[in-house]
Amino acid sequence: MGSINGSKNDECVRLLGAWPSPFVLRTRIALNLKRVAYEYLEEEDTLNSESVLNYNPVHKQIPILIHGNKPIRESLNIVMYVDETWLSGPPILPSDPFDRAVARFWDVYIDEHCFTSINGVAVAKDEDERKAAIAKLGQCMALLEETFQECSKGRGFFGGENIGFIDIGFGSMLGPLKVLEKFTGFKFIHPKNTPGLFHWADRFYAHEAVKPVMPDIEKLVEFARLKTRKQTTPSLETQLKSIRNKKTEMTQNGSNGTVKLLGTWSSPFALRGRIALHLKSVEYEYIEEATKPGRQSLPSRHCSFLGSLRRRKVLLNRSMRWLERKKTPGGAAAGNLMGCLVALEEAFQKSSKGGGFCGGENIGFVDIVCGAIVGPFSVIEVFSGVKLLSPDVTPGLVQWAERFRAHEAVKPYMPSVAEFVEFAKQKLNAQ
Ligand SMILES: N[C@@H](CCC(=O)N[C@@H](CS)C(=O)NCC(=O)O)C(=O)O
Repeated sequence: MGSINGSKNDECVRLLGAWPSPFVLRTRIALNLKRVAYEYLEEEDTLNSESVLNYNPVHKQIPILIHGNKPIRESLNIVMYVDETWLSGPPILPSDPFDRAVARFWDVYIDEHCFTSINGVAVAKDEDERKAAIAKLGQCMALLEETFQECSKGRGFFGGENIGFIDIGFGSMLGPLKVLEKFTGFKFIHPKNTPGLFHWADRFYAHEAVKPVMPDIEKLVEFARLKTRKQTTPSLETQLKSIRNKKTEMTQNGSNGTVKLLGTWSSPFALRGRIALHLKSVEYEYIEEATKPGRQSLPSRHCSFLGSLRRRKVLLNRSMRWLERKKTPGGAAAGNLMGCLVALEEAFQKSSKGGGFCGGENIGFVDIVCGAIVGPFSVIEVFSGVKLLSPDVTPGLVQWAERFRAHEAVKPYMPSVAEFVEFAKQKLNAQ
């Protein structure tokens, strides 16, 4: 920001900060209000920064204001220092000692209660803790609404006509509050519950000392997302270590550690995986992708059989006509649907050798592969009005399909015909 440097001295001013930090924001607003020219130094890795360690060895935190070679630490302390050092621009703290004490009181309250509650929501271990932190934050807002009415006395800011100490202290919290609103869906500053704060926030954002330094909310949201992911995702080194340990476990006891299956309830391909895992008594976490936020509730990737439903109807009618003409279905029919089924019937008779499944007494590889299309086939039957598996043409497959559906490794995961039909209807309507 261009400056009229009204300091007592002309020593250079530097600020060590980081763009997402609300505490750094406070100091930048104060410097802008006083029109102080300063060099802003972005510290990307506060924890490992030599300058931060050097200038703030006690807390190892930013912001740090370096005036000449004197470091000033702690955001509120820096704001007071800026106010006392540069007389250019409007005063930030009131001149009356009682009013000054009131302003300081509220900024301490904001740090000790409001910021702590925001943090409390972010780090809550369970729903109860989260609710308690949200409730606490709601109380903070109600109290600050009252304070705003008292301090502003009908003017635009806590500080009166212009931005003051409480405005800076609380205004720096607006970014984190907005991020929290996005994450929780809860509105902390609301036109009905906190009308004073609601309009004050608009004025604060629009102020010329604030606007150029206020971080973009979308950027803050993305930053918070990455930060939470980093906190919950183990480092690459830890992950590699755990993979190595799992390999050791595998050679020791044959188990291969945690198993997760990502699928959609309607996917015949996910169904294959679930049946196989069940047959092998593998414990696993099933993650339903269709119900995840940001995903389509009607997945199309895994359900190409539905995408081509109309084409299949045409194919099916052609097959039926072919079947009528030939009366003697056989291998030559491969390549069309009915021909496939007839070929499968033959294969089933051969491989089951009188057992209930293609694999013999129990479900095997071919059963799993073919069984996955039993659901989609029933949809085509309903839509086309044609029986694909009929006791006349494919008697072995008709009974096999019934046994397959009823098998304990299939039943819990196979959607009902009605569910499939409903899904297909929605899918076709959406096309
Ligand atoms: N009370 C301090 C808080 C400063 C603070 O928490 N700074 C954070 C950035 S938002 C920081 O430097 N964190 C690095 C760390 O704690 O390791 C102030 O008001 O200046």
